[in-house]
Amino acid sequence: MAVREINFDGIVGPSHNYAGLSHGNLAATRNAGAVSHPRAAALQGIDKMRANLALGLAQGILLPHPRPDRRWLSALATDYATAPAHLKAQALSASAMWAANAATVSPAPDTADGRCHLSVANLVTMAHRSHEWPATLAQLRLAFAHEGFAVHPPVPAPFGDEGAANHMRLSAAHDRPGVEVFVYGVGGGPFPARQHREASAAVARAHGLDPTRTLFVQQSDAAIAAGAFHNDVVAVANERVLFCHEQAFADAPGFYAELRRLLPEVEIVEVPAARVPLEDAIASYLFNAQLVTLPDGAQALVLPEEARATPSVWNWLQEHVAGNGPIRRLEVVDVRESMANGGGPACLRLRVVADPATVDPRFLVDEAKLDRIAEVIRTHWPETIAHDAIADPGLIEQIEIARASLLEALELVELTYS
Ligand code: SUG
Repeated sequence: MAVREINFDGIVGPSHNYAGLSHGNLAATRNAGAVSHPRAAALQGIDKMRANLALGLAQGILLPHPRPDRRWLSALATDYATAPAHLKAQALSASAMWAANAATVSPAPDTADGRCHLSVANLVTMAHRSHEWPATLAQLRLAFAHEGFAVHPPVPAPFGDEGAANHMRLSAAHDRPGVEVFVYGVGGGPFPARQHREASAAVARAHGLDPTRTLFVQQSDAAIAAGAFHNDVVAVANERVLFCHEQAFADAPGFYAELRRLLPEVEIVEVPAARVPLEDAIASYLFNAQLVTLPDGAQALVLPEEARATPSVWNWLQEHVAGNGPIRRLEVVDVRESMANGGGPACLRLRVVADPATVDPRFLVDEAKLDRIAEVIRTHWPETIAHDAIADPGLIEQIEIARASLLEALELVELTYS
């Protein structure tokens, strides 16, 4: 079985807008009320996937959810036309695009039954994200119906789980047993800690992970307070490399020591605060990069434009690549529309290590399929959404037709109502 990394990117939905819904996500709060560009946003996402394909990586997709979420509104005993403004915005959010929050994934080499396990995240901390899980579960059950996978429903409330954004896997190689690291929050000052340790522990049990190779690591309060609402804003891992900020973890030396004991070949690339202040790391999304292994075995970082535009960050990266560090190549992508809501390149993808031949091919893409998706986006996605427009029935109709057209083009109409 040819196990490899497959990135499933969330296609940016036609309702993408800036409603300022995520307290503690500084970019989203700053851009609340701004005019969004759903068509450009979705095409930026397509171009990012093309860049990944060009690097020789396997690429998959996850689909936009039904928005507005009429089922959720109905459970709240209202409907879109009469719901108050805050419920409208929460029901319409395209936040499922950030696929790193869809689920936590434990590849087959790490689990007791030798299957790849996926647990859908409950996202209970933020109202607009708390109703994503049923549609995510439906898609994952379809995409990973093969017997080599086990797809689990979410951990029950009140234990907040935000999926792969707070999970890292380190291993000598993708197909070797790994060390799985669950990062949880406790404090965070004015902002909520969105990943609860209890939820992570439940996911680890459900996946049948070896407790001696599973670490639960506390995120630093300073990171949450500075706007790192998920661990993947301050750290990323790939195979034997951990790339992180000095202030990412509450007890970094203790964590690193455990990691070195369990995986002696680990390479920890820690960026000192003296070179890149936490604020620069968060504003530029340096660590919300995709750290990927290229076909020749070297590692590359797929970074947002904002990282290149931040001098402290770009200087550090140039030095690292010129030196002997494990990151050999930098690939810059433009995902500005997503970034303005606090979602960088790594937020937009769910990483699954598995054999692509075992995945439902409707969820895998090549250049030709991306061309077809881009055509649907160019034809149907709204060009802009101004904040007031979310009350306009004409816009809502366009959003629903746009998604239906995409499902049809991808032969996934069975997802219409889920
Ligand atoms: O959950 N933004 C998302 C961004 C998620 C980023 N994901 C990762 N770091 N993996 C969030 O905060 C903003 C939506 C709005 O305000 O309209 C939002 O949901």
